[in-house]
Amino acid sequence: MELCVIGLGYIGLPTAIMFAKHNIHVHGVDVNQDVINSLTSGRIHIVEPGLQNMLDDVMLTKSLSFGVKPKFADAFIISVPTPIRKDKRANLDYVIAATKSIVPFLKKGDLVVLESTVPPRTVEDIMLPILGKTGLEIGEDLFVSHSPERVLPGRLLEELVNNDRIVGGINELSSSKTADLYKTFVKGTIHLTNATTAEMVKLMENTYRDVNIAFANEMAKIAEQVGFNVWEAIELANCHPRVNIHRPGPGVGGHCIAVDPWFIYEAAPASAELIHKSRILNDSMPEYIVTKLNRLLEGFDQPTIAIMGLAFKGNIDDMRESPAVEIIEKLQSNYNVTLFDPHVKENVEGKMDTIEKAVENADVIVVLTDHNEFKGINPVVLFDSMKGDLVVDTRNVLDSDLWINAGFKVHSLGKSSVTTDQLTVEYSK
Ligand code: SAJ
Repeated sequence: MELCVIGLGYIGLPTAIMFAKHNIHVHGVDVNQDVINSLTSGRIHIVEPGLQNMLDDVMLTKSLSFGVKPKFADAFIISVPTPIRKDKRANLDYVIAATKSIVPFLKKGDLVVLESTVPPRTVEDIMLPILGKTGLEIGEDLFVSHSPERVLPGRLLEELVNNDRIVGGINELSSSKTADLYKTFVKGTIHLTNATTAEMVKLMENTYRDVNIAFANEMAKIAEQVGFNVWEAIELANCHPRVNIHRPGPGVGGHCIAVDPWFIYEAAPASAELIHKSRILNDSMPEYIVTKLNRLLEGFDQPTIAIMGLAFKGNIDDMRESPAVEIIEKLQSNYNVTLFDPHVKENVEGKMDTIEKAVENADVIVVLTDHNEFKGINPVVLFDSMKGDLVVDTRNVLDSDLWINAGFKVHSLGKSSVTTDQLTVEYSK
C-alpha cells in the first residue's frame, strides 16, 4: 500500500508518520520547501510530544519520504489549511490547489480523503468537479471521502489512535475503503456516513463548544449584574448528570473553535442565528474586559497593567488568534503594559522573563490565560513590589481569598464585586 499525504502541518505530519509507523509506505508533500528540507534531514517543524521520536523510527525504516510534489500512490490524504477570510468565509484555495496537484497521479482504484475542516458540500461541489478531470468514473474507478480530525494539540498521537473516527464517503464503497485505510492504526470506533454529513459533524463538534462557551460568557455578564459567582454556579450546575456548562473567558482563541462556526453560517446564514450570535458574543469578550479595566483605572495617572498569559488557552505556547493578544493591542494605546507568559518563548514587545519583573510598580495584574503556573503564585511577594493593589482574573485561576488576604482587591470575570456575606446581609434585613 502506497500513501501520499498532502499538507504536513500539525495534522498532516503526525498522520503521515503514524501510517509510516504502521508499515505503509508514505510520501509526504508540502509546498513549503523549508518544511521539506527540515523533514528530509529528520527534524520535525511542529511542537508535539513524542512526534520527533516517532519520525526518527520511521526514517530508519525508510517508510517515509518527503517532497514538494505528489507521487503515484493507492491513496491520497489532503490535510491542508482552510483559513478564514476577512469576510468570514472559508478560503479553500489550498484545498483546490492540493486537489489539482494530485490529478495527474490518480489511477483506477485510487482513494482520495479530505481531512481539512471545510464548509458543508466542499467535497461534492468543489473537489469532485476537479477530480472528474481525471476521466475516471467517480465512485466506481475513483473513491472519495471526508474524514475530519478532532485531535487536541499536545495529546495528538494518543488521540489520533484512540479517538473515534468519522468517515464520510461519496458512496458506500468510498466509505468502506476509507475505513479500511484508517483501520491501519485507529483503535477508536470508525463511524460511516456520507461526505456532507462528515463535513458537518466536525463543524458541529466545534460549534457546540463555541455556543456553549457563549452561554457561559453571557452567564458571566449576568452574574456581575445580578450578584453571584458564575464559576461556583457552573460547577454546581454541572453536578447535574446531564449538564455540562463550559467556562467563561476573555474570548475564544485558536483557529478551530472561533473559525468553524463561520463555515456553518456561510452555508445557511438565515438559519444559523444562534451560531452567529454566539460568535458575535464570544468575539465581544476582549472589549468587555478592556471596558472593565478602563472603569477600574479611571483617575489613575499613567497606570501600568501587568498581563499574565498570552497563549490562547492554558498550558500551551500558541498565541495564534489569542484573545489576550487582542486585549493587549487595545490596552497598549492607552496604558503602559508589561507581559508575562511562562509558555510563550517568542520575543514579544514588553514581555518579561519573570512574573516579578512584569508586576514591578504595576497598578493592576490581569490574568488572561489559565496556565497552571498561575494557580500557585504567592501574592504576598508580588504585592510588595507593585504600586497598586488591583487584580483582574478572567479565568478564575487565582485563589481570591489568598489574594484578598495578601492585600489585593480582586475583580474577577463573572463574580459580583459584592461579596457573598454582603449579599446575605442585604437579604436578611
Ligand atoms: N475556551 C473557553 N471556555 C471553555 C473552553 C475553551 O473560553 O470552556 C476557550 C479557550 O480558552 C480557547 C478556545 O476557547 O481560547 C478554544 O479552546 P479549546 O479547548 O476548544 O481548544 P482547541 O481549539 O485547541 O481544540 C478544539 C477541540 N474541539 C473540541 O473540544 C470540540 C479539539 O478536539 C479539536 O480537534 C480542535 O478544536 C480542532 O482542531 O478542531
